[in-house]
Amino acid sequence: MQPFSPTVSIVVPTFNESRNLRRLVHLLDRAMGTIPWEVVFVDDDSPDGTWKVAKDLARTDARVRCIRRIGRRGLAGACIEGALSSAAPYVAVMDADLQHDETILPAMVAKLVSGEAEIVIGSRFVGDGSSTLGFTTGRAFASRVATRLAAILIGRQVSDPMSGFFALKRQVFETVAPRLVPSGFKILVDILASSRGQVRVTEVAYRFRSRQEGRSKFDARAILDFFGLLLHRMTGGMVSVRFLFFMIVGSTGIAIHLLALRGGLLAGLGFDTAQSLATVAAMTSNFLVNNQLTYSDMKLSGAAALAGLLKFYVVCGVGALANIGVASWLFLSNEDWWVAGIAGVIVGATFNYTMSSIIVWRQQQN
Ligand SMILES: Nc1nc2c(ncn2[C@@H]2O[C@H](COP(=O)(O)OP(=O)(O)OP(=O)(O)O)[C@@H](O)[C@H]2O)c(=O)[nH]1
Ligand SMILES: [Mg+2]
Repeated sequence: MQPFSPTVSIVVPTFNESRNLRRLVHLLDRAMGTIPWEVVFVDDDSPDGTWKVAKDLARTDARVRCIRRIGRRGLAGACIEGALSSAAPYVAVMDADLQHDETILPAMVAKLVSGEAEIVIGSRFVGDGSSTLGFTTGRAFASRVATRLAAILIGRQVSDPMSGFFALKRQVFETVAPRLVPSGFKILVDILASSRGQVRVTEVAYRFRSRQEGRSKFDARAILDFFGLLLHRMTGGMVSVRFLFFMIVGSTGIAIHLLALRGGLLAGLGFDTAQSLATVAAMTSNFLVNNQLTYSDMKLSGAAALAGLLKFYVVCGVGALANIGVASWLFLSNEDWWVAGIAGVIVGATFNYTMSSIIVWRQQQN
């Protein structure tokens, strides 16, 4: 017998989808016909034990694989890792929630194999595709706006660039992989933007089903991520999504600082004491919000969060010294007060961001 070698790897990111996996593998088995396939579940250590279900399935079915990622979150990152873990000449990405119609997969793969396209998108909005089943009115409207914005970014008319259901040639994926933003929720937009104009894209219509089991993970954070991704791409990769979030959080810290200072003064504290307490309050709030938002994919909890908070105080302390040092030096060199002030803030904030990424949340920046 020939050793097993799949033509297509179907990458399925999962978070709390334990009740959908068995049915999904069954549906794939029915849909794929004679095409050799494998499914790679990439689970971010779901509390409901999704990875256990996947590994149980894998024990009796060589076509099922599972990567259990610990201490990390993120849909796009999961898809990237899943696709990189395999060598099949074609890669498909789909959700685990059974909203994507697996019966169009063979048609998608056929278009790749024949060379008609290098990326095939499962679309809810072309031909017989339907978006009415799975979407509320609000989501449908938001989806339309996001689709327009994405079209500008990717520089071509694609009816459903926000789709989580697509297939592409491995070669295309491996070329763009180093440029992709792993913290996002909409990886197809990023792939299309990164391969702008260089690949042939086509779409296959399908009927979007509604979710039966488990909950949607699409939330405000996913929308923020999307805008971060747009900005990152529109600035030619100069503005990193994380840096942007870090700066926004930093600005909210100024408001917290002033509120706490005012509160301290009203409570009768001396200025120095109130200012010191306000500084600690702002740093603490910045840490907590950054941990939830900017670094949500590597969130610290428990003792690690406490250690992170202490390190964050130290980083911000040194950042403040760098800020004051640069500003004072520029001011003494006869720069305008505001130029010196802004330069100090930029140096301090950049220092805080860089050092926090290395020391506090300890991962590569992206
Ligand atoms: N590994 C991993 N998978 C995720 C994460 N967030 C979502 N997913 C999976 O990604 C797929 C898409 O998530 P959904 O919650 O269905 O999001 P959506 O399809 O955009 O939104 P709905 O239409 O409301 O379902 C599902 O299979 C999720 O389990 C994550 O942080 N890590
Ligand atoms: Mg879904």
